[in-house]
Amino acid sequence: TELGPGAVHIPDWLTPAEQLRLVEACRQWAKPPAGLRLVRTPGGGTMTARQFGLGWHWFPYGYARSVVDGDGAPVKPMPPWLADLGRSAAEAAGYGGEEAYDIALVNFYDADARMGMHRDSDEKSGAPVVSLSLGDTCVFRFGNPQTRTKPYTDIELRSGDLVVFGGPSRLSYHGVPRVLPGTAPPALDLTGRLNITLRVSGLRD
Ligand code: MD5
Ligand code: FE
Repeated sequence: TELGPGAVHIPDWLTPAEQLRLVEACRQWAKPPAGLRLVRTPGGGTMTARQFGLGWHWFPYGYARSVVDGDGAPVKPMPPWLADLGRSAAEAAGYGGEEAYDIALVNFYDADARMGMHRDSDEKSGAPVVSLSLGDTCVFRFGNPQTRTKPYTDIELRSGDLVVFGGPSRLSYHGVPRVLPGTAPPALDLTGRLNITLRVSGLRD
């Protein structure tokens, strides 16, 4: 299940009970203050996926401890159990590492949401990014480190899937061209897709 050099896909890594726990936690974290928000891009557009952070807040293009482009509230803390899950996920993919996972960025995609091709380069650590998918299946586009165009590989990510992006794949272009509505496990009672990324900031306050 090697997607590319250093990118490891482990389908169905989360049990149904773990998926439910994460979805329930997201429902709480998504509430204000510092809850789910629209992300405005410098060009004046709005991302179609809505987002919140734990530990740190991402904005175009940097990290802050408060919601600098929203309600100004301090971001909710990164729970230790979620940091532990990040470490376990990295280990499941064959990665070790000293640094603690101190950021969760959670994206919520409704049926019409997408994410354009981009690279994640605002972290100051080279630690792998852990991606957990919940709810609706999506098409995930895994590209290359050089260009936002071809060559790329499209794969489906389903509820419970883990992908760890490390090594040469850490700075690859990637995106989510579409969500497949109505494909979430019924037990989650979720309309749409949640993606939790666990990251090492490499930042100090
Ligand atoms: C998602 N999120 O499905 C994806 C999963 C984001 C984002 O892209 O920036 O919030 S994370 C996919 C990822 C992260 C780091 C590196 C690579 C992919 N990669 O090299 O392909 O909502
Ligand atoms: Fe990304």
